Amino acid sequence: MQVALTGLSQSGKSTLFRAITEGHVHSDAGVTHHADKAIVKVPDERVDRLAAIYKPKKHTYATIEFLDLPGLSFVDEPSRQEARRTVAQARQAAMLVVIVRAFQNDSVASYRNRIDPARDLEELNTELVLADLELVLNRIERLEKQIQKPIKSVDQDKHELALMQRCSQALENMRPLREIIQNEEEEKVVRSFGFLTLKPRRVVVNTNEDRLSAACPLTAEQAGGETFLLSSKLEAELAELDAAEREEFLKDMGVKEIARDRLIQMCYRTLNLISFLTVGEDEVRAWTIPGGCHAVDAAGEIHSDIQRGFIRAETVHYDDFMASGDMKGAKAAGKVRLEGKTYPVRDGDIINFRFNV
Ligand SMILES: Nc1nc2c(ncn2[C@@H]2O[C@H](COP(=O)(O)OP(=O)(O)OP(=O)(O)O)[C@@H](O)[C@H]2O)c(=O)[nH]1
Ligand SMILES: [Mg+2]
Repeated sequence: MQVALTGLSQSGKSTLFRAITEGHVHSDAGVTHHADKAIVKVPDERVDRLAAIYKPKKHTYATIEFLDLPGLSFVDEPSRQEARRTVAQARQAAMLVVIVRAFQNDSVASYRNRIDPARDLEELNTELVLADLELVLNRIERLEKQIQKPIKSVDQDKHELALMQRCSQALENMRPLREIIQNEEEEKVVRSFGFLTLKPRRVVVNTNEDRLSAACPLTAEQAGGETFLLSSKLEAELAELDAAEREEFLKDMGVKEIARDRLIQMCYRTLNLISFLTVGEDEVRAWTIPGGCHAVDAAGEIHSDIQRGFIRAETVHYDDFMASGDMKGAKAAGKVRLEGKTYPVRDGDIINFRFNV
């Protein structure tokens, strides 16, 4: 699962990427038109606390991948062409994080010579809509030809054509496809196109570090949902410190918490991913599964043998485990249950699979 960082040029994407990846350096430092990606651990206090209890040889976090895309500019035709190519790289991503500039910094040229988060976001939204519209119109043209031919897929093609026509109407009215594609069946038809306005997304407003407690310059309505206010520069600096230095620094700055961890966790949730946990002396580990995943499929995440030979999932929720202090206590309190194959695993379930192969 991949999250793409995107936005207009010089909005602070790569700085945020550095913070998220804790200092990952661009493999092609200095080359601006270069996308970079990195696998990132999803911070999880539950893993930390279970590791403190079990003292395992290793502990392992869930991960997601972040992609740092070059900045987009639409100020003239050559940059527009370039931006279209860049944005195509986001089509494979499962989610977009849009970074909007609100920070003042005289040494960094501002987009269209003015710092204006609302205008920037609107321009970006329009361009994403246009990029999708281009794909939709191309597809419509092909389908219109195709349905003239006496081929087997004609009914299916007609069905797709009707859907694409609805999509093009919506896009022409500047509505994202997110608002149009309503059910899983429709989603399946359009999935392979990687429409940008269909992807879940969050807006990050990148502001100066001394303006973090000020009101966010974008309303939730303008952003199409809750925004994330942070300072990329501060986050990147914090990422370079060790835990003790970091705490000191935050206290000095009067900042409550670092945004990085919250941002990564938010992406994980937006992707509809949850974690179940396994514990033991060898390893404490968070495993990634889609929300609603059944116990037997969760088992397959660990090993296909465990899935095949599944008997029961011995399950206790992390909160109940912690309330009881340890596994013995949780068992004594009747909090450890034996669940069957179709049990929908909850985020934070600690599971020991019983299996037989
Ligand atoms: N003051 C301040 N400067 C920032 C902040 N974030 C980024 N900058 C500066 O803005 C410039 C651009 O930052 P980048 O992170 O490279 O921006 P980008 O969006 O990756 O740029 P492109 O990939 O070229 O579009 C750099 O000089 C950063 O130091 C911030 O939060 N505060
Ligand atoms: Mg960059």
